Amino acid sequence: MQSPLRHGRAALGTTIAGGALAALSQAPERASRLLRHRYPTVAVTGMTGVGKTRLVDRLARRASTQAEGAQDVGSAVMERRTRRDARMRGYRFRVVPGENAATRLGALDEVFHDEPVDGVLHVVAHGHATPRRTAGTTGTAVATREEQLAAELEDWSITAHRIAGMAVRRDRPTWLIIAVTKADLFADDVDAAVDYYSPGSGSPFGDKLDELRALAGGAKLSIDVLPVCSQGGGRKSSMPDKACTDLLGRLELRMAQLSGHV
Ligand SMILES: Nc1nc2c(ncn2[C@@H]2O[C@H](COP(=O)(O)OP(=O)(O)O)[C@@H](O)[C@H]2O)c(=O)[nH]1
Ligand SMILES: [Mg+2]
Repeated sequence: MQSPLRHGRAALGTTIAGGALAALSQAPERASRLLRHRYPTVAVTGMTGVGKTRLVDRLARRASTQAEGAQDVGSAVMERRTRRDARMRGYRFRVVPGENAATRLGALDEVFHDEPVDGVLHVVAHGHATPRRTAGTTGTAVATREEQLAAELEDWSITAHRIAGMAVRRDRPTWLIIAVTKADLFADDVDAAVDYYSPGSGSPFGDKLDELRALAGGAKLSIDVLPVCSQGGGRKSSMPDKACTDLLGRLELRMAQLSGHV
């Protein structure tokens, strides 16, 4: 869809100087279409502590900025990362701050309304989000896995509504990948975890996905559920680093397919 601004600019060009200027006035639009094709934007959503920043840093081939052990601070601002490869293709990631951040609503508006993204990577951790204290409180944050799963579900309800709203407003399809991260923490349970987050599974999360698909229309939204981890255990663990790297590779391949990169 063209914005009124672009219509206006193109029309002005045509009336004032004809061809050349009109072509020039359309150049930014063509450039932005090319940029979108080569560097699609990806919203990265999910509750605080679930592993969004770590995952995007891996996907963007970026060394984690935060020192080990000192990183359990939720981000209050939208994080932006760009992945570039040798063929000038990649992604522009927009990491939406988790539920404790005051800036969250604005960030959700930006990625799902103002500058709607091409795809969504929704990150979940099967109840293994790292609990974080709300700013200004003291003491160790603790939450049971059940509480974490409930919080994930609540977070997902909000995001799913935003995705549905974006999908129905546009002609081209939107892609959604549910990235089930921290698989190293439930290495023997990965299939059950993926099932819990899958459409048609009958789980609370699956039911919400079914609702989303019904709202958005099946042809308008593709949904994949992929296990992943940003850091593996030792060589003897059931999810060594190499296994994590393989899972990351599968996620990258799927994103590339959905983006027309391969
Ligand atoms: N075991 C394990 N821990 C992870 C993984 N990904 C992230 N973490 C840890 O989970 C915590 C939260 O991660 P972070 O990316 O900051 O979460 P965010 O709030 O969603 O951005 C950090 O302590 C990370 O080290 C993973 O794949 N496996
Ligand atoms: Mg973060």
